[in-house]
Amino acid sequence: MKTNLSDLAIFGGTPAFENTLHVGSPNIGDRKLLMKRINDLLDRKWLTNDGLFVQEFEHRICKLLGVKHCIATCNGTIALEIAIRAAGLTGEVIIPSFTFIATAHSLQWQEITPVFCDSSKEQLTIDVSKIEALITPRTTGIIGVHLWGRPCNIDVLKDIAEKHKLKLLFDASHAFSCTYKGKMIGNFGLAEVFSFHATKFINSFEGGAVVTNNDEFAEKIRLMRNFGFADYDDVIYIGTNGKMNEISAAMGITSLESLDNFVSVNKANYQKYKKELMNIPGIKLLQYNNKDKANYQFIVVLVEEEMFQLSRDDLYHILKTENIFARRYFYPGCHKMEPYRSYFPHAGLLLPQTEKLLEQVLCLPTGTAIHEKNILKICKIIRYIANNASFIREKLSIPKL
Ligand code: T4K
Repeated sequence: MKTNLSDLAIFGGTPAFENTLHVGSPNIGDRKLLMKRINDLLDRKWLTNDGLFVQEFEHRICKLLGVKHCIATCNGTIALEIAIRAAGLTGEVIIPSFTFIATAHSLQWQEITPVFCDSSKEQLTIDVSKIEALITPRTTGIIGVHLWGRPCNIDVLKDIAEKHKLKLLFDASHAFSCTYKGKMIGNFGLAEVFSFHATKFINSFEGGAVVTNNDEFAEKIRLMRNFGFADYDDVIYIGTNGKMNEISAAMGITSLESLDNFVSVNKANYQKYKKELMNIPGIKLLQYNNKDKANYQFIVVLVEEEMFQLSRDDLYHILKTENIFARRYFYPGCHKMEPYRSYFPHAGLLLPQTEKLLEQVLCLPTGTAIHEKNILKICKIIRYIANNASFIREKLSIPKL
């Protein structure tokens, strides 16, 4: 884009951050209850190390998901790292490249090679038909990612893992309170991992959790979260400091109490976007399967340049001039970021669908901070851009398609 984009401000947004509509604005539950809990923990003078709020948070998650064990952590990345180490993964582990960089880094951090698999065109999650070709004698596991809250093909992943004697874990960072064939996410594979980062619809400022139905595995994770201490003076594993603190747990519990409200706001936002974006050529809103429960925490559109007449990146930049800060998750792709792009410079050749998604996906603002009028504005601008695409191309000196 050569022309100054500000020339193109269509509805003339103001640049102040507080007026920006952005992806990831946190949901805040009942403030009064949160403050009460913070006062309680201060009075108790128990701030971290498996405190009462952490235990309550874990208990509530077990109950909600119908899972035996929940071990809350300081964030989702550490939860992944602990689960990977406790599962004994080594050598190579197969993951989709189309995921947040934390999935790959949590392996590489432990000198395990992430082997990138392509994603499916329909589901956007790991393409199960391409996994077996990536298995080598060094492969020890697969990590499926339930992207945007839509579960990956769990049944097929389970079959492949069993057939090749691989450990199966899930990065369920986006899929809290979602279901797969009627069963809550959290109950699949050896373990599943959640993120409760501020930008997730259920948040504990920073936070995460490993959930599992395997007693032995749960016990190992619990110890590894606390340096590997089995008793006051006895360490039996290499552990880390992965503990969730009490103030985070207080926020987590408060957040959980508003879960139904957050999901219904997200769903209403999704439906509003669906209605307002309907019939815009080249804009495809990600669909959810009605049979499963979704949390609708991301509004994901795919921009098809040939039909929209502008690229996803053009749309992203133009929206920015209107103070709408959409996100190009997970551009440019794990395999195109360091150290992976140096290790596997030609990885993209095996990831044709991923490469396409990386050029097409755009996440739009949602959550409790986004109101109907905001969605109407965003969609009105997108429709205007679509209706005036050739004029905009010309004005921005974008070569003809
Ligand atoms: N696996 C998957 C599949 C994941 O998506 C993630 C995290 C993980 C694993 C690892 O879990 P954690 O270790 O993070 O628990 C954000 C989040 O930081 C990250 O948690 C999330 N996925 C990822 C998809 O999004 P960035 O780099 O986009 O963050 P940032 O700082 O640009 O914030 C995003 C937007 O949110 C901005 O527009 C501003 C807004 N925001 C952010 C914060 C922190 C707020 O309005 N208020 C806030 O307090 O990664």
